[in-house]
Amino acid sequence: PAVEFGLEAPFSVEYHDTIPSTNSRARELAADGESDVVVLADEQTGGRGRLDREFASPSGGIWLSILFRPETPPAQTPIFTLAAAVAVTRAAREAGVDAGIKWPNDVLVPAETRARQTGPDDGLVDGEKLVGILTEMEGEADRVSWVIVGTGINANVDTTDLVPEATSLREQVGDVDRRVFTQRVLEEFDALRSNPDQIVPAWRELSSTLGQRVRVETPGGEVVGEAVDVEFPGSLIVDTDEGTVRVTAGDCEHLRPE
Ligand code: BT5
Repeated sequence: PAVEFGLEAPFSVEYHDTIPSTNSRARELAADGESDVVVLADEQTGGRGRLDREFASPSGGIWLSILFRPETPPAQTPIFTLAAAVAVTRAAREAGVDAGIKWPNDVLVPAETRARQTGPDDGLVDGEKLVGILTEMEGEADRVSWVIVGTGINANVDTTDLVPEATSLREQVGDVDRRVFTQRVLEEFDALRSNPDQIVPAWRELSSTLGQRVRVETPGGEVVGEAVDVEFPGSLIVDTDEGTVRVTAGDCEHLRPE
């Protein structure tokens, strides 16, 4: 399949016209002992987001999962979500898209408000979602067995086939050569995974979250304040009225300044 798809990547590539989920397929390959494999599909019929949310994946997108076995301890796995976000954002900017990373796992294109999508102005200034990332991992206390970084890029698709708050490369800059775009993403990701120290600095440069007022739904409750930094392996640092809070996981929204 690698030859068919014409990708020269440091991964072997398994391509599917249609598949339920490239992440689910990558999990099967992980169970078979594979590594450094990319599963790629034109269409997914059961694309997954975090917390079992659905991810719309019509034909024409770039739905891909990277399976690898890093040396890092399990607690550092979030760094690979940041790496994928950096890789895709760089490729999107090279294609002329005004893309920025929203902590922890989305790539967005700015929009004045989301009023267009949600009806009355809801005070959110998140922008429109171009990319979502779902990282899965298996490991024991100090050893990762495998990591799968699933990346859904709304490439050559109509936004009417997505969800209301989404955008696509087609909408932003017109259709792209998916082979070239995917190759850029994989090259960038490969360079970053072997230089983890470069990931956070690169992420800071490309982020649209830092400097914003945010509301983060965390497992431990809601955190509201100014997002001031990101720290290895992916925590968001928020200045709140009660002091500085470090958030390791959650859903983040950008709020209009007070
Ligand atoms: C994500 O979850 O954004 C992670 C999405 C990962 C998808 C890739 S595609 C290849 C691989 N195989 C899979 O099965 N998954 C991965 P989360 O942050 O939970 O956001 C999910 C939310 O995004 C949904 O509840 C919708 O609101 C919205 N959404 C759904 N489809 C979308 C799309 N195509 N574009 C933008 N937003 C979308």
